[in-house]
Amino acid sequence: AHAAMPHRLYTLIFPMVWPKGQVLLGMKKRGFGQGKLNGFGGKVEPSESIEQGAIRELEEESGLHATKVNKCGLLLFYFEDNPVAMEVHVFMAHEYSGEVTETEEMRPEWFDIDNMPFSQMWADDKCWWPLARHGRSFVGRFWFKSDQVTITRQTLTPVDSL
Ligand code: 6OG
Repeated sequence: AHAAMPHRLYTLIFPMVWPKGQVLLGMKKRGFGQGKLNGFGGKVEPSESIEQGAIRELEEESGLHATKVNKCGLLLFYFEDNPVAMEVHVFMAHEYSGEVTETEEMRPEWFDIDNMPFSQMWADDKCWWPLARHGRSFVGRFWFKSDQVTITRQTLTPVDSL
């Protein structure tokens, strides 16, 4: 049944600093997820690959140009009252150039990877972040109520590769 459900492709990318253990999040200033802290990303354009979409969105929203990215997760989100599922491809950016810049969409801020501001993030993030933080790949599915806060069902599976 899930395979038949229509879905739309999105990216989500997190710039990381090693060995300092920091990750760049952005406070979303407008649109879907407004007011939440999240990685950077958005819809994939028909003319680009998913990885190109992640790199483009990161640049548009944070000013950083990623030169080395790793796929790390696949997230599927199902919202009550929305027949279109979100298929979100998650990446870590380990190398990048440019300066972190506040944009119309995002206010960027560095956080410690072991002290994440989960209370200000989407409710699914605290479930899969420990895997991502330890370099594990994962596939997760989360069913949200239309309040965009309550998770009614979830699955999360570490995988060897994506
Ligand atoms: P635009 O509407 O800005 O793309 N996104 C989520 N991220 C997390 N961590 N949890 C969720 O739980 C999310 N739902 C959406 C994907 C939306 C951006 O928000 C992410 C995209 O990066 C439901 O084009």
